[in-house]
Amino acid sequence: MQPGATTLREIYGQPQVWRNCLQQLSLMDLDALVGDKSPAAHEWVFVGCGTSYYLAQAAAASFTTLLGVTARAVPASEILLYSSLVFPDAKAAVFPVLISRSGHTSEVLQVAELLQKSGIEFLGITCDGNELAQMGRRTVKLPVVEESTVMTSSFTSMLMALQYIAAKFSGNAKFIEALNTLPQELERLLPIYGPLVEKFAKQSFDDFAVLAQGPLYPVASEVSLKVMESSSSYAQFFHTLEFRHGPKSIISDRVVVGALLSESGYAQESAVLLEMKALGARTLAIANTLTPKVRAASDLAIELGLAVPELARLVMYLVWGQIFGCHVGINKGMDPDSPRHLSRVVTIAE
Ligand code: F1P
Repeated sequence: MQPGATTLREIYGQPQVWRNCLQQLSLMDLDALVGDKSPAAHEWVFVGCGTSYYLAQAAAASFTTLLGVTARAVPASEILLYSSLVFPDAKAAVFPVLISRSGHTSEVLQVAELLQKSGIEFLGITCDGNELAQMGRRTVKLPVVEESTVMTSSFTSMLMALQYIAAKFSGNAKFIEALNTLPQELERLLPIYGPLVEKFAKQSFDDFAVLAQGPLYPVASEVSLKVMESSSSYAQFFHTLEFRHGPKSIISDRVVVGALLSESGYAQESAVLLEMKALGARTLAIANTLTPKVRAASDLAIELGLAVPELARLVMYLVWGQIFGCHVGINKGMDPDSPRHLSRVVTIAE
């Protein structure tokens, strides 16, 4: 097998995987997931590890945007080591959502046990199922079969499912319609930008800084993790405007700056990218619509051109980071299908 062949097959296979997930969600009684609990009367706490923690952050932003509820994300380890910091008020009405591709990650299962002992109901989101699906009374197991060690379609599918659930709870049929257009939109964009990202990845660099704001920030975190996991390269993530407050000192022509530009913050966010270009950085810009000035200042410019709400575009920004990370690894002579020091699931001996 060519290095990275499995991971690339799964990245390019996402349109059909998304269709299967959306189909399953359309047949599910999602209201049963919360039983007699009213979604708006709880604080939603999303929990995960690694990629699934960044997914938890994107899910929290989605629930707040779609449902108007208070929502936050925490790594499972914080609940195990600092539960009073995470749940300061034991009487507060919280609805924990445990996210795990494998359903087998030690920290997530330990949190599930803790919640069960405390009589706190939780929702489980998983692809493989395993113990998490057996422990929870309320579990969404998605039809995603992912062999590769790094999470790609599992991330985008589980995020899409959580956005679908929030839209369902808030009666936002238009948003669900928008999600249903994404598989064909990705099929339109992959042949256009896939080869360009692959070519862009053929350069060596010392550092990769990914910038984003709002609901796109967790996506920037995941893009940088994909580059680290798939190519053992140094990659960091920052809130775009925060990059001026010190981190820009790393800028040189050996640094790639990737900006995930939102529509609502485009003017302020793109100004940072233009500044870093002027300081000598190599630049990658992803946006729904690009202005000529930003396109001209980008070594690679990706324009999504989607007619869907901003929040529904999150998964469409991530795919290019998945492809980039994989090809950087291949160009460094590595095999992204078996990343250095990584296993598909992290289990910690008791
Ligand atoms: C989470 C995770 C992945 C990471 C690696 C190990 O797993 O940390 O994010 O890429 O595969 O496992 P899970 O709890 O979502 O199965």
